[in-house]
Amino acid sequence: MRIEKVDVIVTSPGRNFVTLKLTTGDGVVGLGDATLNGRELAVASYLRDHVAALLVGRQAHNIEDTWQYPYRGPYWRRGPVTMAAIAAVDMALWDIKGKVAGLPVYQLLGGRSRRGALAYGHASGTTVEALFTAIRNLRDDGFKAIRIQAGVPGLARVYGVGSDQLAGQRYDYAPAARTTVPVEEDWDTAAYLRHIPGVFEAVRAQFGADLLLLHDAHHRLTPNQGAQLGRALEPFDLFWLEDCTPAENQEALRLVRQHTTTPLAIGEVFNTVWDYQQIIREQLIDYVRSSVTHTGGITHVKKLLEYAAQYQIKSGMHGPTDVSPVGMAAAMHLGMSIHNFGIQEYMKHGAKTDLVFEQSFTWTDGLLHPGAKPGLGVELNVDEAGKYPYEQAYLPYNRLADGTVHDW
Ligand code: CS2
Ligand code: MG
Repeated sequence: MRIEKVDVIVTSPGRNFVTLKLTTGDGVVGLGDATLNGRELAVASYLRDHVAALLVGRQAHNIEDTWQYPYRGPYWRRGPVTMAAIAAVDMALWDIKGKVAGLPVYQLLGGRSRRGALAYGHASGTTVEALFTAIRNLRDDGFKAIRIQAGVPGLARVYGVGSDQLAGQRYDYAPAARTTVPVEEDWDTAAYLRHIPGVFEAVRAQFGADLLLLHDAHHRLTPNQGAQLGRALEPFDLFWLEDCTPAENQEALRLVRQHTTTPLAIGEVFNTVWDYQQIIREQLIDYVRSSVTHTGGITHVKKLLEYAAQYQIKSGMHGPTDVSPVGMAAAMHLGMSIHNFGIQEYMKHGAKTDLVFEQSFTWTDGLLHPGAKPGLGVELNVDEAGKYPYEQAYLPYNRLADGTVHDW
């Protein structure tokens, strides 16, 4: 069964998505997510200009070989663009194999290891009242785990904090601004560190001990500041503190780890197992944040998580709305099947996105389930996708009060 046709579809139903569509000679279609927020066209070009010709005529069943070929062959390895492109090829091939076998992909990965995948949602607010409303909305929707982000006094806007939900409206945070150059925001680490522990104290006092609470520091702290924050949050029993330091310096986590028992999650900007070598081997983290979409697909993330499992480190796959429903489905199939599943991030997509991508996964009682459809269980409505051409959009950049560019 050979791959006959390769299509790369860029669509923007509220935000940009890149989807790879492989069609075999006998008409089986496989989908892969290649969305890289703010660099979507780079991945689309990589796939169209450098990968598509390698795929036409290849055996669609040979997933491992078709992973190794674009990874080892072209001399240049790793990096977000390359690994997102390879991820999409890998997902599409698993989708095809599942459809041909008549089985959902998680069955091909070893079958079900749990009833469903525990997922966390995003709550935020510029005031405690607004934050509490956002938390109540998520709890009403079944979430048992919630990421808490809060506005910081003195800062006009804080990344990860959406418009307040006082009227009970849907969480509508779209961090990527549709502008030709990124918007700049102010950042003040000292003000943030002073404010956040009080926010968690208020949330625990209001919502009790059972709710699982998470927090994302978006790589903005030094190791010492990360250690301070982890320690300050210990009384509030976090599920995890995410991305406390810039991710490329793996050794930084040693210092954080020496000073706090708050569980640590890292890796949404990593793209291979090599980025985790030291932090897994030295047990410097508790959760691996890599998404299937940005880390070489199901094949590579499965290997990464099996390595992590030897060190009692669990999955915590990245699942913001810039991972498409195809990428989310792939994460769910993998999460259902592995033993060391931890939690899945889950931000619901908007109505337009749901029309472009017909999904079969379900959300019940705080758990995600990929569904029983053969393959990944997501179909692309090409006509609907065509209504939404690409729109340039970027995440904000940060500057300190004196104008210095600051980390993510
Ligand atoms: C965030 C994301 O979901 C998260 O944990 O860090 O919103 C992230 O900033 C975006 O996915 C970047 O594209
Ligand atoms: Mg994050």
